[in-house]
Amino acid sequence: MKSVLWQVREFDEIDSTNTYVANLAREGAAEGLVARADFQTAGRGRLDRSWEAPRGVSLLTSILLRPSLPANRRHLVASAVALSARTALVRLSGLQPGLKWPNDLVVNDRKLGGLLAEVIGDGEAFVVGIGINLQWPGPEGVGGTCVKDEIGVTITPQAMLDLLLSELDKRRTLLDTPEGLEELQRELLGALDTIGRHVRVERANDTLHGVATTVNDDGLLLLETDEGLVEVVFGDIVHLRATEPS
Ligand code: BT5
Repeated sequence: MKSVLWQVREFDEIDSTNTYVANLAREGAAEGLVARADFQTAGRGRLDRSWEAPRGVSLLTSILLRPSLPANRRHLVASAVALSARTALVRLSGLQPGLKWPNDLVVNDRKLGGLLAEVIGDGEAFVVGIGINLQWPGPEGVGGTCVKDEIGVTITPQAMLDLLLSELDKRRTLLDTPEGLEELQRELLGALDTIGRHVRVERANDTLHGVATTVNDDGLLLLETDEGLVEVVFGDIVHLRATEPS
């Protein structure tokens, strides 16, 4: 596969870049469509939560990808974006965030960025939205952080997006072959702060505690609990300190 031709559309203000790109994806827009906004009036997180950011101080973007890959490897589409963002941040600022399963970008367990991946149709398209706190650490009380506060470097959203897309160029081709998928999975395992950590998993109907042992090839988090090994498909993870009550 040749590298993707990115077509970036910039907005002063939009409801949500994910909503915009998802609508166009359903109408057949080509892979490589990217929306970036200075401000979102209805920025979305997962599970109908919201993503907040004042004007101009965060990267707020959504990317349309159309790889063809087995259903059980789909998690790697969002991971490819998260890993590209991580490397771009290192190159721009020296700050190396870890990933919190499934795809949050974290620094010392504080949330630097979040991803919202949406599958269109039966996997014909993927819209991967990402918000990265560059100069504002997120709303009070949610335990966020930003590049400026961590390392004193000011990165503009445009510079962040340019480098993210150039990093994504390399990883996009990996989504096309079994060997590439293996390589991405390896990079993911190396970047995940969650592995080896004592975690609390908050799910819709229950809460689990245990040690995260790995993320398997299907993208599931394997949790060693008192009751045995549990495969976690979806949930919010809280990284616990060894001394912290669970
Ligand atoms: C996420 O959801 O982390 C996915 C965020 C995706 C945002 C991007 S921005 C561009 C694109 N367009 C969209 O409309 N969305 C995507 P989740 O794991 O559900 O986290 C949401 C929770 O994080 C909220 O309930 C808050 O507690 C917290 N939060 C909100 N804004 C934050 C921020 N700027 N920094 C840190 N935490 C934040």
